[in-house]
Amino acid sequence: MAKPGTTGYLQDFPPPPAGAAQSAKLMREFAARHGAEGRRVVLVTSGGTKVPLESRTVRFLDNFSSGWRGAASAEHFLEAGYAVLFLHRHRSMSPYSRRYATLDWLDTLRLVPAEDFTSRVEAEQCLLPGIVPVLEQYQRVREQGTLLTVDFGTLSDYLHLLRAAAEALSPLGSSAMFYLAAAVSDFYIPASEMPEHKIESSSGPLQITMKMVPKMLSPLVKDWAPNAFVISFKLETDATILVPRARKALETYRHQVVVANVLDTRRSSVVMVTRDCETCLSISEAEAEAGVEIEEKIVKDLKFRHTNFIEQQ
Ligand code: PAZ
Repeated sequence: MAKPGTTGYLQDFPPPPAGAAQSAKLMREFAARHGAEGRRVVLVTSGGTKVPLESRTVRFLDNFSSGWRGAASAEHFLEAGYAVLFLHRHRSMSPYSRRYATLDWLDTLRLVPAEDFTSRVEAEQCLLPGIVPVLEQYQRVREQGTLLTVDFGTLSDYLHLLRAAAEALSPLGSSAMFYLAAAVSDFYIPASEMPEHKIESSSGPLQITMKMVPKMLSPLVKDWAPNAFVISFKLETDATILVPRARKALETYRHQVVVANVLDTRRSSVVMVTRDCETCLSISEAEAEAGVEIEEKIVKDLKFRHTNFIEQQ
């Protein structure tokens, strides 16, 4: 359980979203079941957070994150034997279906006349590249119950659910991993300062002051799940400040790894930054053509580091 005082981090935010208590229960049961079966459990956070400008929200700030990194990583963690708690932005990419996210489903289906003069629906397999192995993996994961998905919309929902997820995974100690790939807003408007109704455009240009979002990595590492293996992500657009910023985050929060990436090259290269080293992982053109994903390399690297971490406890 969280230590007294850590609830203060969320006091400026609206209350937990509807269904949060049920999600917390599902997450606790999921973690306990897989922990009892000796499986490692990873929390993968994914996608961007929505920051409302009004409490009856018409307008909000958002960011670029598609959730591809989180969804692809979740698949690779499942293949590597982890149970995955996938905390993701509503309608962002999901494991397995991400590959077909840009398809219009109606174009992939056709009607086939049936003997009783009705129609059956069949899929045009050629429009769904790789669907057989993808469906096999998806169905295996469903049968094994190794993937639990929970979604969030706003920054506030994300923060409440992150805390609940951390408390669910904490009893697993060092066999729990946190893989925090979501692009979480750094700024927000406190609930007490937010206008209730739609901001009037007739009042002229809009000026807003936003507060800094408290860094949840701090209570997560210190109080919520102090024995877990924790990985945060650092995104920059200027490659020259990437590794120094990642190092600063490691020094501040004292967690295990920062995966550092630059916006434009994030699909082909990342730097794994730890207290004593930096390891570049990249995908060559030939690998990209063969369908190798950078997330496969990230997960392989982290599984190895996680094993060492568990052994050192
Ligand atoms: O979601 P996506 O695949 O489009 O992008 C992934 C990412 C860049 C959001 C992720 O790799 C990341 O760096 N997340 C943390 C961002 C940050 O708050 O610094």
